[in-house]
Amino acid sequence: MVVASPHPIRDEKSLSIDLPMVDLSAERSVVSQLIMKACEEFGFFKVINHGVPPETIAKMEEIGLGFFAKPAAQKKQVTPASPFGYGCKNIGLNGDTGEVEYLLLNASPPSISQMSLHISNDPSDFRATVREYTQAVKKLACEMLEVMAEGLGVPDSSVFSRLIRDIDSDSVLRLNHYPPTLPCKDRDRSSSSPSPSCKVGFGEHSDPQILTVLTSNDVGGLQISLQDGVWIPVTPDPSAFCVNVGDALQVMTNGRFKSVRHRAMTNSHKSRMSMAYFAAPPLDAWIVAPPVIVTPDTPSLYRPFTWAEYKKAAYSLRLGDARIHLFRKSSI
Ligand code: GA4
Repeated sequence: MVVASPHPIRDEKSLSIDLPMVDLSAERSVVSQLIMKACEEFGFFKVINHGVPPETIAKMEEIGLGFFAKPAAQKKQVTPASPFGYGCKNIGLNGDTGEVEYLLLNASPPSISQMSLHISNDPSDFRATVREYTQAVKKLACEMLEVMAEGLGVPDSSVFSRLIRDIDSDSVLRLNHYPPTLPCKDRDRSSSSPSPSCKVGFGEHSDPQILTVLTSNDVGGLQISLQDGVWIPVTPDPSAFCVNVGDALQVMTNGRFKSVRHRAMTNSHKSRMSMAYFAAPPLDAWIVAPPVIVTPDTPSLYRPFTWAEYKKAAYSLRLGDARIHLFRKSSI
């Protein structure tokens, strides 16, 4: 059953958007239609009845909140993010900053095991929780990628999911914590303030990978930009995962799906935590559209490149710098 309109509804009062909502327990053809439309028009959608057990999400959240609640000195003892590890305010390698602290982990089991030794006082619990969560969201990402391949008419429906299931997949898990931006005394005084002072937590960017599967607590902050300079807040919904198309999927659909720019703002009064799984291919995988998608009417827009090449370009630029156009065929 579909529980919400496939068309995003703009709520004029709060100026936020209800992203297309997909109930994954609905009939496959309905799910497929909704996902295809959402990826083509918004690059974002939400999923419910996604099969990730609430306990798995709750345990992961508990581990994340527990980590961020530690004293700053202890958190800083964890490997500094370069790019994996703990980061505070510094994002990426080129001087980008934001009001955010985060844990960035490579999602492969050996890497999780190794990082758990630096991050937690109870590494085996940390390892088990992160592994369970990443396995569950990876399964969800793969199921959605199979629906997408079918919807695109690709004969091999595992063409995208295979890259994520590959043992060498370069997927990452990121926990972002956005502390409230007002100091405590101002928070109390201005609790009824109509214009709370929100700051940029994680600046404008698009995700380089194939697909992002994100959940957050019930504090808003995510905003998407469907039009240059216009920011639409996404209503928080802890019961749903927010899914978005990454740059690599835009390329692998020859521009049919949109990798949409987004950012995260802080809340002046409440702290926000989000957990994002970025589903990525192995470094040596070619990012190319399956032949059925490239036709005489829709010629290839991008030159072939590997994920390693794209990632290198992404990491050599500033957060907000557009990258996909660097890989477009110059003749088009
Ligand atoms: C955006 C999506 C993911 O959070 C991330 C980010 C990465 C980082 O924080 O190290 C990047 C950013 C993200 C895109 C451009 C580069 C790389 C910071 C940055 C300036 C982990 C990712 O893969 O790309």
